[in-house]
Amino acid sequence: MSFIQTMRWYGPKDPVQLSHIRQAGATGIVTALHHIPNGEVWSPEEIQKRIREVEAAGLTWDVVESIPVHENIKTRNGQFQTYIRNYKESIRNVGNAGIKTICYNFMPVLDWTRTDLGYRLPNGAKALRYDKAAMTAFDLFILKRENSQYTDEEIEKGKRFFENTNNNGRDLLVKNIIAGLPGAEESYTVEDFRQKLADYAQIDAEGLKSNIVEFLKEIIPVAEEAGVKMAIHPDDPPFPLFGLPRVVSTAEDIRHIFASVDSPSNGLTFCTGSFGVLEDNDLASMATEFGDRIHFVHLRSTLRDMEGNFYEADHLCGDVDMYAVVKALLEEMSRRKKAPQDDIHIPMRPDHGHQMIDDLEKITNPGYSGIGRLKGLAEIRGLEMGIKRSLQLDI
Ligand code: CS2
Ligand code: MN
Repeated sequence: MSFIQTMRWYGPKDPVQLSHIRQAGATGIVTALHHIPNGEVWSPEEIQKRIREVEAAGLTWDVVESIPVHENIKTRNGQFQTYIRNYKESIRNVGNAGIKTICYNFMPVLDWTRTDLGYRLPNGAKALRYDKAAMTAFDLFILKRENSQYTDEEIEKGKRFFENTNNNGRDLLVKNIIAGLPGAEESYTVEDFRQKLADYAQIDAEGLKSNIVEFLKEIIPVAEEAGVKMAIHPDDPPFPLFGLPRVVSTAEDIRHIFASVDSPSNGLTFCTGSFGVLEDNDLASMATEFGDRIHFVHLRSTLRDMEGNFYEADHLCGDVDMYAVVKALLEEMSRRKKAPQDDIHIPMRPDHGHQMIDDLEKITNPGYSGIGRLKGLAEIRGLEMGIKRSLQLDI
């Protein structure tokens, strides 16, 4: 087998139908019970209901993405013990239902973040984009965060961006940054956001790292018992925002997380688009180093510029050497194969996709339109076959 070809589905309200996902070539689904509030238990009944929906379309529910980690767990205050207890119960219920991979992330307050959700490409398609000056403008002139650390040049660029953006553009920027992107599970007003930032006033990178470790020490034994592999998703983008620490961005961060609870159930969602934004992240080497702890793979690419901006590129273009990454992952699966009958595979999804062709006329979840992800999946499947054949990998 090798990669289990999956796509993400946001549930019955997703504009992309399960039948279209199946026609795109996926056999598996990545989904979550987005209707259950953060922190509450995922009941066996709700899990089985979603399994029935997915299986009725001839697909399998292979990965949970995500059981969201409540903010109280990240800051270890408020009802965090209750939420950790509920998280454990949800892991048990998911494992008992036969789903053995759970993706989650530990990004403070904001999940994945972009400033522009409709960046027009030369070919007419639209992509997601992160603009540093736009983020600075929001931080300094809309959020008006105190003690922000910007250089004079960054302030000048942020000021220029703000002055050249009309009120509609400023409102859209606020919505893009804090209203929550798909899967983010949280959305804020500017005032809410200020309050949330204040919750982290006493939590620096070391504090957040410690909170991740304390959380993992509690949930990993439960995951082991339930036969579940936890797969932490890296920060997107992989660097601190608004003074908030982000500690799941680099190879060193992952080494620390793995060493803190040395269990196969304490694993990684290897997301090339998130890690790939940092030039120092050597993705193929990371895929090889973390190999046996990689339980889920997101493949997409981004293209950086010299200003600290990036946008989502085509899956086989941009800064990510997709050939080297897929080759490293296939070689990892080959290493896992100990006997001819071993059926080795890792679930993979094309992470995001451009909004293109008919999808340009539709309302789609940012990054999660059907045709752009179909294109990405097709390109990755072709790359996978080419590498397997040329290396004569028997997986
Ligand atoms: C994507 C996100 O950021 C990414 O690389 O995988 O869309 C991800 O799904 C979110 O972080 C929510 O899990
Ligand atoms: Mn991802």
